[in-house]
Order: sequence, then structure tokens, then C-alpha cells
Amino acid sequence: MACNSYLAPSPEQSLEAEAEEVTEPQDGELREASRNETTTEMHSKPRGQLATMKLNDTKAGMEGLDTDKINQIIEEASRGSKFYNHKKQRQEKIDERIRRMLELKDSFTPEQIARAEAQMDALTAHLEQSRDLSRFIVHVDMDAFYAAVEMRDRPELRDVPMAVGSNSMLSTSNYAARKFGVRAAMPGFIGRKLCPQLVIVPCDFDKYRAASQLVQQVMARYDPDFSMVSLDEGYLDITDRVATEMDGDTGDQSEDEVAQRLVREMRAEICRLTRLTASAGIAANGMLAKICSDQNKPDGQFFLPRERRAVLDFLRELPVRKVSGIGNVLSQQLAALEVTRCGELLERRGLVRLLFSECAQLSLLRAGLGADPPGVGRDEDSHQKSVSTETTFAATADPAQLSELLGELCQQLSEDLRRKGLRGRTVTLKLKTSSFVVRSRATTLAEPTSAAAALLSATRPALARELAAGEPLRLLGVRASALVAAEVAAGRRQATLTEMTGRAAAPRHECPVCGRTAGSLAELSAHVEQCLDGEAGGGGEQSEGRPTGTDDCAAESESGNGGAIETSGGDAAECGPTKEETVLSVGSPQPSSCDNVSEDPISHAPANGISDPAACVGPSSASDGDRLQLGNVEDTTPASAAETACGGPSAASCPVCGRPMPEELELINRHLDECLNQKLLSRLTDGGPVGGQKRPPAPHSGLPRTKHKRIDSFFTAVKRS
Ligand code: DCP
Ligand code: MG
Repeated sequence: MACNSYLAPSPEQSLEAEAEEVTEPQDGELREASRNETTTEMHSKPRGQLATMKLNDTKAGMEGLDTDKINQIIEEASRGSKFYNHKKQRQEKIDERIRRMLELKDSFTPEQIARAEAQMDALTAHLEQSRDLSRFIVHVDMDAFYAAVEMRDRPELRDVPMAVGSNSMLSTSNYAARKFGVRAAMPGFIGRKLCPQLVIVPCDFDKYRAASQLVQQVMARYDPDFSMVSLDEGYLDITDRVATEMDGDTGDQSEDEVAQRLVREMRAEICRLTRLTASAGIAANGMLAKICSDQNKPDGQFFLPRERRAVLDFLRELPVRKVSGIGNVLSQQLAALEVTRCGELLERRGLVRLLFSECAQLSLLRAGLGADPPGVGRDEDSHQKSVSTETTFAATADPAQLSELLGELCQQLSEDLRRKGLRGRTVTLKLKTSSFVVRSRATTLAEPTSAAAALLSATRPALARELAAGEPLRLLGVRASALVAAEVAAGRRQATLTEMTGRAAAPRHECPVCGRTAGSLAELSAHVEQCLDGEAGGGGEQSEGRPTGTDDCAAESESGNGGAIETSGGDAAECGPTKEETVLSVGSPQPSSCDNVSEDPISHAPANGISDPAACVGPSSASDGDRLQLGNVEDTTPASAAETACGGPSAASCPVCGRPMPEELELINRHLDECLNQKLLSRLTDGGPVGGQKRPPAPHSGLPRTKHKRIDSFFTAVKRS
């Protein structure tokens, strides 16, 4: 589809380009590097480089680059800057966390690992049983979106490497610039070091919003219930549309061929209407469709057959970084465990079980299996806890500029809320200072609103207070949470979003200790832990989210989205989120009238060990509990992961003893425990080695075996009567 000819000129062509003048960084980022500076050694990184600064070359258009050379230039260009110092501090914390993780890993006995694997196999069997391969889910993603809009409108930019943003931060780059290693979430001054002729143009959100509206018009024709997750990407379910076509005359085209043809037509229409190209992925669920839309970028599409075998084959060699939500930090942790490909997530599932939070375990398993519920886009909407928008800019303390920006953000948030038919009662101002400290200020209103003026008056005083402190800001964001449907808000009574989307009937999970209920298994298990430790105080009943105060830490640390879900971009958070988009903050906490300062996102890891609460992967993560109704699943059929991973049938038998398994996860876990203990006992009485080399028992870290056993034994969903 040759819609425009201005994508991806060769680097040679671009050498003739004239660099546009860009304002120097206002916060003195370009300082002379300190010669004596020591950098932290990291796993699998070139010597002396900060892993957290390494180029993420998994973005489309960045294949085959000399990453070592690029990383060296990035390192040299940024050393000594605030940006670099921030990254360095962050890397030290990541290193420390990985060091502790590896220490813990070395303390596990083979039996502990075998037990953990067996538990993951049971989870695998549940996921396999609920794997839905019946839908055609499409993920549409515009190519180099902001850059493509600028190139469309300014022909002189078409054949040169260019980026959109500022000398401090780039929002995106065109494909020509990507060949030099220039990409989104990179400071412009580093981009210029990589590509001296780089042209940087400022953002023009009105234009991007207008283009997005046109894209949405086209998408609506293929699925009226499509859902956008940012200005340039959205999900559709075209299953019904394909079925309708099949009822007509499609010649000898198969369902799969019809789906692909429809997507080609949709992309052509987008192109005609916007003069911009879109890429698309078609697969059985949103997680896979999103990965697929990146496969043939720019201006291409990729179809992944809706067959289990094909999905597993596709994922086996796929870099984990390609999975939405696996960002720099999590991928460093995984790399330390020798997991760089999705297939390895299945191979090392025992360690994943022992070392990561439950939310992350499940998400990583889903990523290895490609087994997500199909309706990702809509599912997110139905769980949606907040709507937000934010933008990064060159650091400034100019009150006029900042208040104008705040006005624009409130306007955009208002439009997003109205489009979704929602109003928010809690309005949060988020900001990042020039020294990368993230703060949020939340205000709870008397009435939920979607009005720009009300959003502005809720956030303006907080901004004024910040400005009085005098420190320049580099990011502003506004979030609406405590959402209600607009009709409900306007009517007689208030309903939660859950009620509005009909999810009130979903099973609740009852704590076996105190009898309170939680909205998801993840919440329940966190609660049970506290409850058993005698820590669960009052007021936590039927909590819908994590405690106040971790939202921004999640956004800062890994995902860029509250609730630890990155639905786009992949690593917007690497340099602080710069994506000007509507973020679906699924299952994220709802700050109420609080100020939250997050200077140290990493240190917010849960008390139960190493894992990062933000380390949830892909669109599925925050609603894990809701989606994995383990206690309600009938016909439990655990299979060995070896079988699962290599495509064998799911067996309803124990992966240890081969006998038929019970149906409830609680019973499965009990069976597995007994079974593994018996195996251990019989080996001991036979005098043989117990799973290889004998190790001393794990130190009392609070994380391994007993912990999981304790949590899992309560994994029973209790239907609310
Ligand atoms: N964006 C941003 N900051 C980021 C990432 C993205 O402001 N860190 C904005 C600019 C992008 C737009 O969001 O144009 C869409 O993001 P994508 O990740 O889809 O990137 P592009 O559309 O630019 O490129 P691609 O062709 O890889 O999709
Ligand atoms: Mg895009």
C-alpha cells in the first residue's frame, strides 16, 4: 500500500538534510562528563554502560543497528547530565534488586523449583483451557504517528531524518532517523549526537488529534465497539464482520483470508482519509495482535493463525521486549535469569514462580503461552479505573506556559472522558520536576465531572503551589479516577463503573481468615498475607485497588501507565513517560486527596520479595484476578509444561505422578504438595539423590515455598450470594 512515499529514506539520502535549530536544554543537561565516574556493571551489557540507558532496538525500523556503537554514543553524550545521573541512580537500585534476586535464586533447592514448576503447570493448564481462538482481534497502530503527520504537512521533512519533540525529549522519530538509533523517549540532544543532521520539530497535538479522529471514523466502520488506547492505536474485534462477509459471496476465500482482506481495506481507507499509513496485526487476542502489528511496520500487516501450535511457535523465539509491558527493568531481571525470549519464560517457569509477584507470574506465563482473553481492548474498558493524559516537554518554570499546557491537557482529558461516556470524581495532577522527581496531587470533587473547566480548577491550585517552589517542570499530566458513567452521574444515584459494565455479578473472593471480600485473586492473596500476619486493619473491605501511593511509582518504574500496564509504546517510561496519550489505568489505585511523591520507584517493590508490583505484563495484567477465576474453573486439567510448551494435548493428570487431578486449584495445590513430598520421601528412603545436588534449606526470606503454598491454598473464588 504505497500511500505516501516519504517513509524511510535511506540514511545516505538524509545526510544532505539541513538540521533545524533547536533550543539548548534549559536545565544544563549537556555537561562535561566526569572523567572519574564509575558506572555500574550490569548483566548482559557492554562494559561500562548503564543498562537502563541502553537503546531498546526492538522498535520497528531499528533492526540490524550497531547497538554497541549507538549505546556508546548515548553514554558519552549523556554522562554528567541530570538525565544520566537519574538513570545511574536508578540502575544502581535495579542492580541491587537483581543481585538479591540472584542470591535468592541460588538458595532454591531443586525440589522447590520442581514444586514451583508443577504449580505453574497447573496454571498453564487453566490458561490453556480458557484459551479462546475463536475471535479475530485486530490491533491498528499508525506508523511514526506524530512524525508522519509532520512529514505529510511539511514536504521538506519527508526525505530527512526527523523527530518530533524537543532538545530535552523526543516523542517519536521517523524511520530514517531510527536508522541512526534515534527514537522516542530519548532526549533530543542525544538524538543529535547520533544523527547530527536530525531535524527536530515541536509537537502539535491539535493536528495529531484531528488525524486520530479520522482514523477512528474508519475503524468504527469495521467494529463500532472498537477501542482506542492512545491517539494512534486501537483494537477491533472483526469476528462478526468476517462472519457477515462469509454469509455473502466471498468466492473461495477462507475466513482467515477475508479477515486479512478487510484489514487491508481498512488500512487503505485510513490512508486515503488521512494520508498517513497504518500497520495492523490480526490474531486471536489483543496481546498477540499488538505484537503482530509491529511485525511488518511500516505500512504492513501480519496475520497470526488462530491455532495454538502457531501461537506457541511464533512466541518461542520472540524477544520478551516485544511484549507490551515488559520494559527495561523487567527485561533486565529476566535477562539475569537467562530469559530473553518468550519461549524461555515457559522453560524457566519455576524461577518465575519463585521470584516474581503473582500478578507478574501470571502475566509472564500468559506472555509465554500467548493465552490472553480475546477482548483486550474492550476488557480494559470494562475494568477501566481511570483516564489520563500527560506530556513531557523541555523543563520550564514559566507559569504562563505551564498553565496553558495544563489547560490543553484538561481539554484533552475532558474530550476523552466524554467520548467514553465517563465522569471522574477524583482529579489528579501529576508532574515531574527537572530533577526527575514525580509528584501527584489528587483532589476529590463533590460531583463527578468531565468538564474541562472543572478539571482545570481542580488542578490549577496544585500547580500554583508547585510553581511557588520554583523548580522547573518537565512533565505534566492530569488523571480522572473514581469513574462513573455519565448517565449515572447525571441521574438519581451513583454507580461504580463495575456496575455500569455489568460486572457486579462477577464472583468476589472471600478471605478465609476474616471473611472479607476482594475484587480479584491478586488482591485477595495480598490481603490474606496481611491477614495472616495480623496486619489487615479495618477499612480494606472490598478494596478495588492497591493502596494509595503506588500509582506514580508504577508509571515511573516500568509501565508508563498506572496499574503497571503498558498498552502501547513499550518503553515510554524509559526516560519518563513522554507519550501524550490517554492511558487506561486498569486496576490501578485511586489516590484520594493525597500528595504522592515518588523519587524512588524501585524501592516500592512488595515486601514479599524481589518482584516489582509494576512488573505486570501486557494488557492482561492488572485484571489477572478477574480473568483467572481459578476457583470457578471447571474441569481442571493440569498438563506438564513440557507438553504444553511443545504443543502436546492438555492432560488432566498430575505432572508429577500422572494421576488424574482434582478440579479446584486448592485441591490441585494440595495434591501437588503431597505428590512432591512423596516423591522426595521415596527418593530419600531409596537413598538416591534428591533432585540432584543437595542444598541447604532456603534462608528464611519469606518468599519461597511456604509463601506460595499459603497463598495458593486460599485461591478459591467464592461466589457472592
Ligand atoms: N509518543 C510519545 N512518547 C513516547 C512514545 C510515543 O509522545 N515515548 C507519541 C508519539 C508517537 C505516538 O505517541 O508518534 C505513537 O506512539 P508509537 O509507539 O505508536 O510510535 P510511532 O507511531 O511514532 O511509531 P511506530 O511506527 O513504531 O508505531
Ligand atoms: Mg504508532
